[in-house]
Amino acid sequence: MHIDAIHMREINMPLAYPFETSFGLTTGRRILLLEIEADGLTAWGECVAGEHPYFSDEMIDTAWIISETELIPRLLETGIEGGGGVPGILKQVRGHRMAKAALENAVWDLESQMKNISLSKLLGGTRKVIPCGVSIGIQPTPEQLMDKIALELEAGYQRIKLKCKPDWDSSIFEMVRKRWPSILLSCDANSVYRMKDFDHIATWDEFKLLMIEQPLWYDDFYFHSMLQKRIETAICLDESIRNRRDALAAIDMESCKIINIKVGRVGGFSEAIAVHNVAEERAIPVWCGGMLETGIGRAHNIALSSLPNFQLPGDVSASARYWEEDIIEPEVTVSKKGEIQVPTSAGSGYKVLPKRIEKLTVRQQTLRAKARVTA
Ligand code: OSB
Ligand code: MG
Repeated sequence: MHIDAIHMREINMPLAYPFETSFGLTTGRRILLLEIEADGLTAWGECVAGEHPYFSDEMIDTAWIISETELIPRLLETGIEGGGGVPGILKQVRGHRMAKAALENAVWDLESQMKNISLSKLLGGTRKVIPCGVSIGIQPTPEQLMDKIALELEAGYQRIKLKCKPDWDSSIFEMVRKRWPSILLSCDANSVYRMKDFDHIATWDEFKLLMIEQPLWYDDFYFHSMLQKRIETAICLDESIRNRRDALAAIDMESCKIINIKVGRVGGFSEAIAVHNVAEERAIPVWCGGMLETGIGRAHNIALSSLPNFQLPGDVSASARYWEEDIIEPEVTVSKKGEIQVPTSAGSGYKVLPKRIEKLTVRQQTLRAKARVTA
């Protein structure tokens, strides 16, 4: 493939519903999008870094500068066959995995278009539909949370994940379990608890949660492994898993029994597939996490979720849960059975809407390859 140009854009999009976690409240998103032009085709990538470095140490402004000055120039200077070649080209740059993923994923998307196959197939996907859950933020009142859960269950979602924190945990789980004794229920603490909370967390076993996501420090394996030995409920790691080696370490130390794979957090599809595979070899189920993506990142999550070891419902849900209007067509929808159909057409299977993106754009920058030498 020959890449002619890469366009960087920042778009600003208000969320249809505010989203609150233990690390803060999000009402709108500033999102870095990349658009690759190559051989008459166009492919997009979305960077999942947030506005602030609260989930990880990346944020949109660091992703922008590193993409512009380090990542994109390397890709434009180097000949490349497909998405799998991108990590090698970018490896001199340490960290910045969310920025790298946006670029690598766009190249995979491009490659699937060039080969005229679906992105799911190119990644090794086997599922025709993917099971979907929802992640529900901390609400102003418990009553509002109960109403929201009722709506999502009505819509068909197969698993409810509750964001939690010290004053929004046991009493909430108890209330939910009273009304819905047998739904698949999990919680996500986003690293808010400490060792002094071990006894408290141990009392949650009675709620029969499917898993407790990232209860402790965002960069920890050791103390999660101590906690996992104290409780019956499975721990699922999100923030801590940066790559395949982390997944191996976490599994061997028994820091978790389930892994959340976010393609941005691990640096792109290549590493996401490697984490998927290593977990599969050790019989550890994985599921696909979400980062409040637009349709571009969401379509990529759907393709990834079609790999065989994505056994549990993910956080990949309908466009309408996030946006008044998404930037792809058709929007992502979820069936009454709580499933998303995996597209089979070439590329991601969704059409990106450049006019709508144009209206949302607040800054842009184009980097071009040196002119091709012709004989
Ligand atoms: O920890 O999974 C998380 C959103 C932003 C940052 C971190 C997380 C989340 C979610 C939302 O849980 C998942 C989604 O619906 O996209
Ligand atoms: Mg999480």
